[in-house]
Amino acid sequence: MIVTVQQHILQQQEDLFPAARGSFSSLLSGMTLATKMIQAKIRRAGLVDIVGSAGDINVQGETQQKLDVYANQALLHCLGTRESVAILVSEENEQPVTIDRSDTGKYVVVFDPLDGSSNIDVNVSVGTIFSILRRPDQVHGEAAVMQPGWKQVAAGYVVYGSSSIFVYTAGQGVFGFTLDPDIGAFVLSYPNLKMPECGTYYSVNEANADTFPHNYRAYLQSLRSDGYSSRYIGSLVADFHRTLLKGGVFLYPPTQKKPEGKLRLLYEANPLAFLAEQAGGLAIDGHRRILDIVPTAIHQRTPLIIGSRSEVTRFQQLTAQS
Ligand code: P6P
Repeated sequence: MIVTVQQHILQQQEDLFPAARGSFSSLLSGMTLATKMIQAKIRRAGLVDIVGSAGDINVQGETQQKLDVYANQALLHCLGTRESVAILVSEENEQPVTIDRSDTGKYVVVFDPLDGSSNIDVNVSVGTIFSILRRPDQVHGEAAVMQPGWKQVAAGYVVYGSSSIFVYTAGQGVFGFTLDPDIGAFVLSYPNLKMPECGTYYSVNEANADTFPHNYRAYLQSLRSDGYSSRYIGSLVADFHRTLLKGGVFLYPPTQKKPEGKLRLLYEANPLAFLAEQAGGLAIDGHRRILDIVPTAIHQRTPLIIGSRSEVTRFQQLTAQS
């Protein structure tokens, strides 16, 4: 018989108290509902007036695509109605959205509603990324968000590609669910995802290579010398999903334009790092474990090297020698 995300949570979370299982499963129901709504719009992109820029500029200074706006609103609505949610943080909102539930709200949900959205117009896979933290007792607002990644209780993404796949971890392994359009449910399709110990691909935007720090350039040269192939989609969720399934390494190094890296710690690097480690891989910022970084700002950026144990360890060894 099929296993949906909600059923999986109830089956897998033995170590959660029954009450937590219910509220947690309800929270993930909000996530799966919102991502099904987003998928339905993406699937019709080009057929309705939903593709192209909404004309506004978001807090990141990026032109908001209409689907960005829709995806953000869908997530804020579907998660905001869940009793267990206290605070929502979105890439599209400068400030956290605090739901006035100071007593019942147990969780903080941080998300990138539609990562890679600039690729929508050319039909390249895009994704939604999320991270779930427990709100510490007596802590409210932004202070409740500033937690290191190792405190995440769950994390995941949906990659909207040839099929839509919901991938999540709650600290007991990584599981993938494929959306079955006939029944409108995400159905378990990857019962226990493990990242290959090593791969054959590296994934980086080579256009920035001249401004990468020396150790990154030496590392990439060593991979090329060992016959690795380059794969770069330019959509983080798609590039990570391939790395999770096939192994290898994805990097977004510091560059001249973005010396702290481009990707965001809270709603890109942290959730993917949690998934990578749960699948047997590693994720670092070039010096330390991504999950150990204590955030100082909601939208802070970080360099990211994430992938199979073999390739990330090789980076650490080469950097130690340089
Ligand atoms: P670049 C998409 O805009 C995004 O945020 C990620 O999805 C992707 O990995 C990265 O930026 C691509 O950035 O500088 O290589 O175009």
